[in-house]
Amino acid sequence: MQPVLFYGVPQGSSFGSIVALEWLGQPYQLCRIEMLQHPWNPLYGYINPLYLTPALLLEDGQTLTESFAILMHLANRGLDQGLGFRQGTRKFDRLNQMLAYLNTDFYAAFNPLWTADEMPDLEPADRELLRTVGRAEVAKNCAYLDTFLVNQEWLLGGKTRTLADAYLAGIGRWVDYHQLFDLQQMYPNLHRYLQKLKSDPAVLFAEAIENDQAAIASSKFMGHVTLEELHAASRMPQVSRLVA
Ligand SMILES: N[C@@H](CCC(=O)N[C@@H](CS)C(=O)NCC(=O)O)C(=O)O
Repeated sequence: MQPVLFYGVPQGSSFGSIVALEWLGQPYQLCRIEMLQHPWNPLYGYINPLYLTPALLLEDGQTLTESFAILMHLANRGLDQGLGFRQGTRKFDRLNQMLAYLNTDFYAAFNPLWTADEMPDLEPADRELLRTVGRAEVAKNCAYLDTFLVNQEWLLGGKTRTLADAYLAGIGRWVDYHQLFDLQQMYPNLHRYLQKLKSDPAVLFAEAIENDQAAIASSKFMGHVTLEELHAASRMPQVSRLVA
């Protein structure tokens, strides 16, 4: 039995966890959640009572939610590949710090933009205000990230990629998605880095998966599974923490 990652489309932050699983190269399955189709399948409530993606169903039947926790869990499985580091080391602290930053400040910078996107009835002036606030927040954080990437190939500066890079491959693409500014001109180091990530086979795979297209995966991707199949196989967590 292999772990199952529940990923959300479109434009899910779970994209980074798919990239992480591909880089890790250990057997896994995927379960697709169409985030815009409401209401979600109630079976997902057994996986994450908050009805948010990503979530990771582990071999022992327990689930892990929150990108940060999932990525740190996978990082620990990828110590030999340098995807993560042993707790108690300086490198562990730096990965922890970077993932925490990406998952809080950087992620939150996009919130006004998602609100503008998801409320079709907004007055034009309100939409513009949200976009102005979001653009300023994202720009501030892109400037910060850009400083890490001057003469550096990867976010943490080592010779090999870490799971912070996997996560940023997913949420960094939101800058282009929201058409905020000319990334290449304003933050050339971040732009170069995101361009390089775009041609990574795992990133191409995650993109194809999101778009429901044929995808070339590592040999460790064991295919998709549905919530119904997991339920029938008694792989749903035993204890329900469903929110009423
Ligand atoms: N703190 C959570 C946030 C998860 C989250 O907000 N996921 C979004 C997709 S990026 C989601 O599932 N949204 C579904 C919805 O709001 O209906 C994490 O980082 O994993």
